[in-house]
Amino acid sequence: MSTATQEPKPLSANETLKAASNHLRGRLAEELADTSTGAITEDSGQLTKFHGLYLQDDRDLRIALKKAGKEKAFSFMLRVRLPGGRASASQWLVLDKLADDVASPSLRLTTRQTFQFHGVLKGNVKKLIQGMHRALLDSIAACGDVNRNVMAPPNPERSPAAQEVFEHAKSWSEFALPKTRAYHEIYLDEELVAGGEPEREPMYGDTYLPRKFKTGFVLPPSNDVDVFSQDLGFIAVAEGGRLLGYNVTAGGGLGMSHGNAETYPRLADVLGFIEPGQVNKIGEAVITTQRDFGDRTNRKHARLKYTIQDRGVEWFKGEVEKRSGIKFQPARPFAFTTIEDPLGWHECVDGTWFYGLHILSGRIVDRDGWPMKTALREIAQIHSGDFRLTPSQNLTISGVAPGKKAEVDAILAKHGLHRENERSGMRLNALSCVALPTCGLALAESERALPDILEKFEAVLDENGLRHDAISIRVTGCPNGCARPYLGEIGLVGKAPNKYALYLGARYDGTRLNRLYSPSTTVEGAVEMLRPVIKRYALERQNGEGFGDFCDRAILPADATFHSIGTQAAA
Ligand code: SRM
Ligand code: SF4
Repeated sequence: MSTATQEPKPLSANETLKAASNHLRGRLAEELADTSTGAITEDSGQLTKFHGLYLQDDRDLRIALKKAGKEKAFSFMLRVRLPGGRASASQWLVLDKLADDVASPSLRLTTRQTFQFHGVLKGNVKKLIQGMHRALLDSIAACGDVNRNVMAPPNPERSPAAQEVFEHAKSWSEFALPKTRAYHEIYLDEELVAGGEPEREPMYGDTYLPRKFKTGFVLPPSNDVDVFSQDLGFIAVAEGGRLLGYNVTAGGGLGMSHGNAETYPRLADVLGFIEPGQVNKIGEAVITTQRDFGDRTNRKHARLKYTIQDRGVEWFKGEVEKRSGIKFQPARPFAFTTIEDPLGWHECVDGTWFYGLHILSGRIVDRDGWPMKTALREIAQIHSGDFRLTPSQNLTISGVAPGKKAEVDAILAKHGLHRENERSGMRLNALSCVALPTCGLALAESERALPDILEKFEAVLDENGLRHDAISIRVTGCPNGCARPYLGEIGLVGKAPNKYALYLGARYDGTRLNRLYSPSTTVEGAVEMLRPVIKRYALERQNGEGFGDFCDRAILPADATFHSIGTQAAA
């Protein structure tokens, strides 16, 4: 028996960096002011994430610039903090103009209900943040090792319970914001108060969380936010339109690395039921438990899902109860049936209407014959309500008075965009991550390849009379999982240029992960592999059986696993 005591593993480099950063300031102010380069240092790049900013470069230009001996085409991506995905019409106009003036000029709706700007040059970063600030918007904690943009059903006016859910999501988002004034000082020129109280982060501590942290609120029957993929989830329980409380979930997360079985997607466990007024206390206890027990030595093992997987859900639940002083009640029954965004016109309980508009990959830009950015600007100019970003990268034009509906319809029709919601069932249920050319981690195309992927599949669906069947397909350029591909009935996960791992068999409602069907194939190969599967689905499916359920029952071998450890939903 060895008597040697085990040396503690060294902390990951990010931990040292955070600790020495003076609450996320580092040398950012100096580096952002340095005009000799379009970049900032690697260390500063880790800190800007906490302020919603990522340093990127245009990967399409890398080789040519290298040959010419020039610096990479650096620019920043900025992600807005937008709990529940809500922006007023006047905020929309500000963001639209900022995209033109200081960014790429597109606006990108993300899978977590917010906006991203791409192509922001270093000299424009402050202009962008100051412009957003004037419109009461910020990008604090949109990225980084903190609680990020909180997701919630986008149109709470559909029921009084949904309205309460939205308010809780917003309140939790505010509660869990870091307290440092670094953002205000660096980008908004706020003066440092000399001799003031030393800055404290009461919930996060000086080194924040070991890794990113995500929260989603959901109101069954729609699991639009994919609640089981969130670190922390609140499943609303309502009766007769009244909110009774929440079933709390913890330990979801999707990122993994190809060929590393110690990383895996995991669906969250249900911890139990709480009263509506207990949300922030429970959330804080979940965060501080992860703060104190999450793995700070290995960032690939640092998400809450691994803390719970390693220590057990009962241990975790006990720790949260101890810290919050709240005992979980037994989970209440709940059932999800869909994830779909309601498209088209819908009336709300307050007498207003919203129009759900499908936007492929959430990319708002003007293209020949598809002037989406212009059309939405014109709508914002006449709109007295607001816009809601959905978890499926779509948009709703909300709070429309009945008398204004025709005006919205007319603007969409004038630009030829009135039939966007009449696309194939697969297209309306497609998600893709950004990937190339901006994402530094992309191994394959995703957003840019999606139209072609869909056309190829649509031809097969047409052959089998399935054009209008809702089949979810989710594509990413790498295994990090940004379009939640492991919850797609079809998941294509990039490995190399035109090489994807193909996953099948998730439940449409987001309560079961898919499983590996082919470790590596091209887009064309995936379509050919699925041609007979789609045909069999058309001929053999049981009444009401979704494509994912059919694949799970009839196509995937019984022993097909996600990975050696992948867990399934507890619900
Ligand atoms: Fe993501 C990293 C884009 C949702 C898991 N994600 C990135 C970065 C920032 C690349 C980087 O680190 O350099 C991507 C920027 C690309 C670009 O050029 O814009 C990026 N992620 C996105 C967005 C924009 C995808 C989209 O097309 O909508 C989504 C922005 C969400 C938001 O508004 O906050 C986005 N990312 C997600 C999701 C889905 C979700 O949260 O619902 C996931 C999977 C869920 C999860 O977190 O487990 C996700 N992104 C990751 C990971 C893997 C994390 C992990 O635990 O392993 C990374 C890489 C990392 O953190 O190291 C990553
Ligand atoms: Fe980039 Fe990968 Fe996320 Fe796609 S899934 S945006 S390629 S990190």
